[in-house]
Amino acid sequence: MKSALKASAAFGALLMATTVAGGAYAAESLQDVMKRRGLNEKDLLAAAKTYTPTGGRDEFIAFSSGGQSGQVIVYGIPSMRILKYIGVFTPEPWQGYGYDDESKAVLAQGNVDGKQITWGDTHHPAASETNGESDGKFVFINDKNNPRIAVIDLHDFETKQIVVNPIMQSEHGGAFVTPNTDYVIEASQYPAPLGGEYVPLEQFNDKYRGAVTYWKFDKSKGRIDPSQSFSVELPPYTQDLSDAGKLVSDGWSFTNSLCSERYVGGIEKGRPPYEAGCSANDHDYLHVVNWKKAEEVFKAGKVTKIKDHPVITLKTAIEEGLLVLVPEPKSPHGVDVSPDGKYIIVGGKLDSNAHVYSFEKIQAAVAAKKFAGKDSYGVPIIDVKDAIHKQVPLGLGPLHTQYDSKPCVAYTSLYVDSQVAKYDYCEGKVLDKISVHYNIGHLMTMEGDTTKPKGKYLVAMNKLAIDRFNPVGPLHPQNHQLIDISGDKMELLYDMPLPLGEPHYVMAIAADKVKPAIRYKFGTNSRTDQQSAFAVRPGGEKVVKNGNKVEVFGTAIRSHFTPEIVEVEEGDEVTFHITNMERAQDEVHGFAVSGMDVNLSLEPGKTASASFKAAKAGVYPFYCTEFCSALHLEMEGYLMVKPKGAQQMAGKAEEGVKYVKADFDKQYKSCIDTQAVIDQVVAYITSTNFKDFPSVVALVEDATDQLNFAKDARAKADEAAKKEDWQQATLWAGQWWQYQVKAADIGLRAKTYLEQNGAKPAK
Ligand code: CUK
Ligand code: CUA
Repeated sequence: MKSALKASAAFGALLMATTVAGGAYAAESLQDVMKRRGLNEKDLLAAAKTYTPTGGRDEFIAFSSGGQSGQVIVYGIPSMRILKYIGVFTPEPWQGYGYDDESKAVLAQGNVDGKQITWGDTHHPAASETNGESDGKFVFINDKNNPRIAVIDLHDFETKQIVVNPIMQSEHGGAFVTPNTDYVIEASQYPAPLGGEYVPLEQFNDKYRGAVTYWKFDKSKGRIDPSQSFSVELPPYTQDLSDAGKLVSDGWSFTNSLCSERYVGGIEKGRPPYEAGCSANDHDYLHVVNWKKAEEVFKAGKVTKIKDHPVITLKTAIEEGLLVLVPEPKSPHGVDVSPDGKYIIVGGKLDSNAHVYSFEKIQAAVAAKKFAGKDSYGVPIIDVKDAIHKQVPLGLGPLHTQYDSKPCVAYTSLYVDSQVAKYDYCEGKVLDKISVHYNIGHLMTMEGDTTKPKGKYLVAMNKLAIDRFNPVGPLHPQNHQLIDISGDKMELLYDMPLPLGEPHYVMAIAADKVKPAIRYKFGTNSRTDQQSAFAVRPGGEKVVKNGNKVEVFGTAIRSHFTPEIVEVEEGDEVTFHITNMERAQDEVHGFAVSGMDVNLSLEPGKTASASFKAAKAGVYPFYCTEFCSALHLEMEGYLMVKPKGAQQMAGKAEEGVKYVKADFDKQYKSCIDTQAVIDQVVAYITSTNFKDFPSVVALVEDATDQLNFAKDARAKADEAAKKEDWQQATLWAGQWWQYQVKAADIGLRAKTYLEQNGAKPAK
C-alpha cells in the first residue's frame, strides 16, 4: 500500500515536470493540425463520425471472416477498432486455442478423414436470427477448402463446435441461416463425387455432383445436430452462394451457380482452361429449393445415405417438386434476398446488370408448373421472363448486394469498376455511386442480411489495397472502407487495413444485442460449457500419480499457482488442470511450460488442461503468460523432470536470504498499517449503495476472497512466530501482505468506480 502511495506521489511529480516542460511549446490549434497534416473540413467531419474517445463504445459489432487465417476478426463500427481475433479453424495461442486439451478436442472435430487440418479458408460469417432479426447469440462460419462449418457462442466468443461436411470436397455457399436459425445452409463449390470416392473425370456428367446441406441447429444446446441434418443433391454445376428466404419466402433457399457448362479443363493437355469453358454460355442457374418440403421428405425417410448422411437425390428432389432452376446472368456471383423476402438479387459479374427476381413470380410459375424446359438431369427450368422483376444496369462486375433500412434501397459491389452502386431495386433506378479502393468483393450494411436492416453504415471489403497504406512488402493488407449511407449521397469515412487473411464477408450486429459474460462460473470447461471434472478450489489442489501418468489439479490466483513445484519422472505423461479462482473482470492468467508447446488462457472461473510428455530429464520453469498483477513475474514454478530412478527431493530446497526477528517485526508492522488503509476503503464502500452496482459487487466478492486468504497467511505467520521460526514467520507475513495489497487494489478499483458512477449513501 505504502509503495502504491509512494508510486502515485512520484507520478504526480512526473506529471508536474511534464507540464512545466510542455510550457516551452505552444499547444497546436485545430487549424494548425489541419495545416500540418493536410486535412480539409470533409476529413474532419469523417474523423468526427468515426473517432471514439477513450472508454467510448461502438454502435455495431462486426464479425469478419479471417480468410486464409481460418479465424474470425471482431471489430467495432464506426470506430473500426479491432476487438478480437477468434480462433476457429486455426490454433491461436493467446486464447490457448489448440494449446489446451479442451480446445484441441474442438479442433479435432474438424479433422478430415482422420487428418488434422490446422487452417481454414473462412468466407461467410452468419449471425443467428430469431424471427428474421439478429439475436446476438451465435455466429457461424464456413471453411471453403475443407468443407466445414463452425459454431461460435457469443456468450464468450469461443468456438464450440466444428462439423465436417461428410459428402462434399469443397464448399462456398455457407454459412447462411434460416430466419429462426433452424438450419445453417452450406452449399458445395467444385463438383465431386458425393462422399469423396475416386471417379475418373470422364464420368463427370454422370457421377460428379453438387449439394446443399441443411445443418440442423439446436438452439437450446447451442450446437449443430448432425443426426437431424440432411442434404439435397444438385447437378454438377459449380454452386456459388446461398441465401435463405424470409417472411413471404421463408421455407425456401436460393443457391446460384457458375460453370453450368460442366466444363472440364486440362490446359496441360492442350485444352482451353476452365476460365474459358466455364464462361461460354450466356447464363447459369439459380437453384430454388423448397427446404421446408425437403425437411418433410427427409423426415419421411425418402433419402439415400452417403457416409451415413441422409441425401435427397436429384431424382427424389425432382419427383417431390422441391427443386427448380432459374436462368441467371453469365457467371454470376452473390445471391441476396431482400428484407421483405419478396426479391432475390443476383450480381452479373460478367454481365453489367443486377438481376432482381420476384419470389411471387417464381412461386406462380412453380404453382402453374409453367416451365421453359429441363436441364440434362431433368430439373425444371423457369423461363427468365417468368421470374425476373427488373434488370438494373449498374456497371462492370456486379457481385454482392446488401440492403438499407430504407425500403427498396440496395447496394451492390462492382468489382471491375471498383465502385458501390446504390439503387432502387423496386423501380430499377440507380441512385448514387461511390468509388472504393480497390476491386471490391463483398460489402455489408448493418444487419443487412435480416428482415430489419439498420442502415447507417456500409463496409466495402476491397480485394486490393495497392497504394492505400504504408508499404509492408509485396503482400498487402486488406482494405475495409467504412461508408456513411445515412444521407442520399454515400460518404467515404475511413480505411481500415486488415492484415490477417482475405476476409470475404463480414456481418454486423447492433452492439446492444451482444451481451457476453465477463467471467465463467467456477470451474467451467469453456468448450463444452459444462463444469470441468478437473476443477478444484483452493485447499483441494493435488498431484495424482498413476503409473507413468501424473495429473496436477491446480489453481491460479494473483499471483501464484498452487502447486508451484511439481516433480515427475522422465517419460511421464503429465497433465496440468488449472482453475483460475479470480472473479474480477479481466483478471486472466496464462500458463506455459518451457519447451512443452503449452499455453493456457485462464479467464476468471475457467478450468483448462494441458497434456504433454515429459520426455527429457531437466528443469522446466513454468509461469503465467498474462501480466496479471505487480507480482506477475513472480507467478512461477518449476516442473522438475527427474532422470529415471532418481531420489525424491530430500529436505528443504536451498534458499537465499535468512530472516531474523527484526525482519518479521518490520513486515508485521506494514501489514497492520496496510490493514488500516483497507479498513478505510471498506468503510467508504459499505457507506454507499454499492450493492446497486453489479460490477462493484463482483469486485467486493473478490476482495473478500483475498482478505480471507490474508487471514490464513496471518495465522500461519503468528504460529511460526510463536515457535520463533523467523524464517517461516517472515515469509508468511510477507504473503499476508501480498493478499492485502491485492485486496486493497481491488477495493480501490471499486471505490473509483463508485465515485465515477454517482454512488449514493447507503439507505
Ligand atoms: S466470396 Cu467467396 S470467393 Cu465474393 Cu462470398 Cu470471395
Ligand atoms: Cu497471472 Cu501473470
